[in-house]
Amino acid sequence: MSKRRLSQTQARRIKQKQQKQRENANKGDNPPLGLDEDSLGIEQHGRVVAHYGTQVDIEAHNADPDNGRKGTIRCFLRANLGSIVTGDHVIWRASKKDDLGVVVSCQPRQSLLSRPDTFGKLKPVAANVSQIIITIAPKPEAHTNLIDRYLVIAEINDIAPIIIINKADLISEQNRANFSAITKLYTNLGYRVLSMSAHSHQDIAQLTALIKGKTSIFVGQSGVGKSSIIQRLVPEQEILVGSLSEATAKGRHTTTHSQLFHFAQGGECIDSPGIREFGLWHLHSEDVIKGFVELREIAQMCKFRDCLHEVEPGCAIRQALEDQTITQQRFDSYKRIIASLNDVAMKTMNNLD
Ligand SMILES: Nc1nc2c(ncn2[C@@H]2O[C@H](COP(=O)(O)OP(=O)(O)O)[C@@H](O)[C@H]2O)c(=O)[nH]1
Ligand SMILES: [Mg+2]
Ligand SMILES: [Zn+2]
Repeated sequence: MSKRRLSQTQARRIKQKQQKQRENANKGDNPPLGLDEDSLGIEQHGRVVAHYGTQVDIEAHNADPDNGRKGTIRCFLRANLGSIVTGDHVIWRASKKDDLGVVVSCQPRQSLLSRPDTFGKLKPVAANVSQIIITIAPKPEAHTNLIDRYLVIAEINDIAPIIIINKADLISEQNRANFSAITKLYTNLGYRVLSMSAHSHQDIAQLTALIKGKTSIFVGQSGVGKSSIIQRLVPEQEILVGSLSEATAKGRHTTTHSQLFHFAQGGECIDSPGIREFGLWHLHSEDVIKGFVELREIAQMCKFRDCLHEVEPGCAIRQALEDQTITQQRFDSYKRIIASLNDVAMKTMNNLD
C-alpha cells in the first residue's frame, strides 16, 4: 500500500472535520456515562482493536506519559461519528476519573471491507486491512471458484491477496495433482501461493515473513484452519486477553464483533466472523471483471464496450481463449460469478413483490 503522507491541505481539512465532529458530538444529548468535557484528558491517537457494538477497545499509539496508560482502553463512541470498525485509527480521550475513554473522531482509512447484513444492507467490518490471506485446504475440499470470489474482493478493494494451501500434511497421491494445478494457475497469474501446515514450525516461520508490517485478514471456508494458523502466530498473552474478556461476562461469551491480534513476529490480523465468509452478491457485474487480473485488460479490447463475451463479434476475450492466453477455467469461473449475481438479483426482485 502506498501514499499515506497527508498533504497540509488534507491535514487541515481533517482537522476541521474532526473539530466539527467534536462540536456536534458535544451537542449530543447523551454524553456517555458522565464523560463530559472537563473529565476528559488530552486527545490521543489510537487504533480500534476490538469492537463490541456500542463500545470498542482502543490501543494507544503512544502511551500517555501523564497517566502512564498502557494496553487497551475500553471506549465509548461519541455520537455522530459514523461507523467505527476494528482496525480504524482514531482520536480518543481518556477519562480522568476511571479506566474508560471516548472516541472522538476517525482518521482517514486506507481500505474498508464491508459485508451485507441480514437485511442486505452493507455494513463496514474492518478498516485499514492491507492483505487478504485466502486459505484453502485438502479438507474441506478446495473450490477454485471460491478462491476467485475472494480474489475479486481483494482486487476491487486494492488489497494485496496471497493464497495459502493449509494442511499440506494431508496432501496425498489422490489430491497432489489438483493442488499442483491450483498452485500453477495462481502463480502464473502473479499471486503468491504458499503451501503449509498450521502444525509445522518451519511453515509458520515462512508465513511470518509474509505478514510482517501488514494488517491481514484470513478468509476461507470454515474448517480450513484459519483459527489454528492465527493461534500459532499470536503470543500466548494475547489469546489470554481474549479468554479473559470472555470470562468477565460470568461464563457467558461476550460477542466480539471483530478483534485485532498482534503477531509475535510483527504485523497483525483482524479476525471477524463477518469477514471470514463474506458474500459477493452486492457487487455489480461490471465490477467482477476488475477482479480477474488477466481478463480485465483484454476485455478493454473487445469491439463492444458492453460485450458479454458470449457471441459478440470482435470479442477479445473469446479470441484470447482460442489463443489459450487465458484459461477456460478462469473464464468459466468468471461466468459463474456473474450468473450467481444475476440469481441473487432475481431473488431480491422476487422478494420485493
Ligand atoms: N491435519 C491438519 N489439520 C489441521 C491443520 N490446521 C488446522 N487443522 C485442523 O482443522 C480443523 C479446523 O481448524 P480451524 O482452525 O478451526 O479452522 P477454521 O474454521 O478455518 O478456523 C481443526 O480440527 C484443526 O486442528 C493442518 O495444518 N493440518
Ligand atoms: Mg475458526
Ligand atoms: Zn468480449
